[in-house]
Parts: sequence; structure tokens; C-alpha cells
Amino acid sequence: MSGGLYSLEKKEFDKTLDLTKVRPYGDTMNDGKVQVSFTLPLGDSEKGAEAARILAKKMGLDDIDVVCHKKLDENFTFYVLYGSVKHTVDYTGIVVQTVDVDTMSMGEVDKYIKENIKRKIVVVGASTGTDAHTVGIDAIMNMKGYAGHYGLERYDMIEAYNLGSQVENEDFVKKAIELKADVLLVSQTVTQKNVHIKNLVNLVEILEAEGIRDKVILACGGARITHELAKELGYDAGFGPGKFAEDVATFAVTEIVKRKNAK
Ligand code: B12
Repeated sequence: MSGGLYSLEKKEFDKTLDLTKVRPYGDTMNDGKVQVSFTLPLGDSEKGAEAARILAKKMGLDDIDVVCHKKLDENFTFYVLYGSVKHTVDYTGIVVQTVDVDTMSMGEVDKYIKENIKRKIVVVGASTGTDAHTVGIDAIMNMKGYAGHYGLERYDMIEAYNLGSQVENEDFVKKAIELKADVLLVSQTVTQKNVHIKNLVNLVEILEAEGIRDKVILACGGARITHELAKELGYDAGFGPGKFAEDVATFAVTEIVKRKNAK
């Protein structure tokens, strides 16, 4: 769990900030200023702009300005509105389940493996099921990495196998067994009709049927994956946006050692 910049101890930076009633910040504390944008299936007219304003009011905004209305075609208009949101959030009551480990750098992870596991570890990853998105799993695994964070293929002490996208769960598990994987990484991007949930659960079921669920570290990731969801679905960890190779590598290697020591 992380308190972030606005932890209770740091509240002094502005005495008017009430962490039990946090509102968006525009240019003064508690002004509640937000920008919203949406398209209405209406022609571009003053009546359409009024419809956008009424909708924003119903969304909980006050002092609304329709600052942009752009005709997309005869029947659709795009709106941008500014306003003050009246709702507040109690920050002090929020509990978030997160991966509780201090992320090591690539070099530190390699050193940790050398000293504590004393052999290379095998990581197998894929975007599974019908999911064709590869950028997420590539970000974690590819040699060149993503946003300045090298992928697992670059780690000296990790043998990384990226199977790509649209990999059936059965094939994924077969490959994991063949390669004697220590860690399995699954990426899921499409969440329409909860297809990711069904797919992630199905993978756990196959791993259990093969008797290897407890023998591997199983992690998933994607734009709409949280650690909490991953745990609920039977995974060891879940990683969303803003997470990189070193985050999952740190989790995996420390978890391998933790399990080894618990035996
Ligand atoms: C690029 C893209 C595509 C490309 C994919 C190309 C490719 N080779 O990957 C193409 C054009 C093929 C495509 C197709 C489709 N797409 Co698309 N696509 C996108 C887009 C624009 C970007 C996704 C992306 O690359 N993000 C960048 C990566 C780096 O981010 P990320 O995946 O979140 O990964 C990070 C973390 O989540 C995490 N992570 C991810 N995976 C893992 C795994 C592990 C183990 C770990 C530790 C971490 C981790 O680490 C990464 C780095 O921080 C998004 C919209 C958007 N702006 O997000 C839509 C989007 C994902 N696509 C969408 C859809 C609907 C589709 C299609 C179904 C469209 C269609 N009707 O055909 C098809 C999918 C077909 C299929 N069978 O899967 C929707 C998904 C909606 C939903 N919630 O389900 C989106 C959100 C667009 C939208 N707003 O509607 N798409």
C-alpha cells in the first residue's frame, strides 16, 4: 500500500486540503475543476450544446462551460466541457492491494538470481486466447524493452521465451512444461464481455489439471489488470500500466526464493 505524495504526514503543504473530502485540483485547492469530453449523436447546434451542458450537470458538474463543439458529420458532434465536480472522495478510507516488493534494477535482479537461485530461471510469456495485442507482453519481454526499461530477454540470468499473441492456453501450458518454466507471464488486453477473466481462469484450471500450478510463479498483466483482480483469479500477481520488466522480475525472483526457503 502506498500513501504517495499526499500522505497524511505531508498534509501540511496546504491546510485547506481535507483528505476525507478530496476534490479535483484545477488552479486552487478544492476548486473541483475537471475537463470532460464526449460525442453526442446530434447535429452541431446551440440546442446540442445545451444537451451537452445538461448531461454534464447530471454527471455532477457545476459552473459548466462548453468550450468546444466540433461537428464530426451531420449527425455527430464532439464536445469539450469544463466544470467543477461537486463530488468528493475519502482518500483515508481507500485500501488498494498492490504487489508488496521494492523493485530492483536489472543488474540487481541478475545478482539476486546468481546469489540466491544459483542458476538461470526460465520465463515463458504470451498474449493468450484470442487476444492479438502483443505490445504489452513485448514491453515486458523484448530485448529492447519499453519506455527505457529493458525487457527480460536482456537479463543475463533469465532465459526468456516470448511466444507472441493468440496462443491457446493448452499450447502455452505444453510449452511451459517442455521448457521447464519457473515463471509464466500472461498478457490480456481485450476485456470485452470479460473474455480476459474467462481466459485467465481457464489457464489456471489447465495448470491445476496438469499438476503444475504450484510449481510455477504465475503473473498476468494488461491495461485493465490489477493485482487484486489477479489474486482473485488465482494468480500470484497482476501488473497494469506503468509496470515494467524489473517489477515483475523482482516479484518473481523474490517469490521463488521465498517458496524455496519455506520448504
Ligand atoms: C495497438 C492496438 C491494437 C493493435 C495491436 C497490435 C499489436 N501487435 O499489439 C491492433 C490494430 C492489431 C488491435 C486490434 C484490436 N484491438 Co486494439 N488497441 C491497440 C491500442 C491502440 C494500444 C494497445 C497498446 O499497444 N498499448 C501499449 C502497451 C505497452 O500497453 P499495455 O498493453 O497496457 O502494457 C503495459 C501494462 O499493461 C503491462 N502489461 C501488459 N501485459 C503484461 C503482461 C505481464 C505479465 C506484465 C507483468 C505486465 C503487462 O506492461 C506494459 C508496460 O507498462 C489500444 C488503445 C489504447 N490506446 O490503449 C487498443 C485497444 C486495446 N484495442 C481494442 C480492441 C477492441 C481491439 C480489437 C478487438 C478491434 C476489432 N474490433 O477488431 C482488435 C483485437 C483483435 C484481437 N483478436 O485481439 C480495445 C480494447 C477494448 C477492451 N477493453 O476490450 C482498445 C482499448 C481500443 C478501444 N478503446 O476500444 N489493437
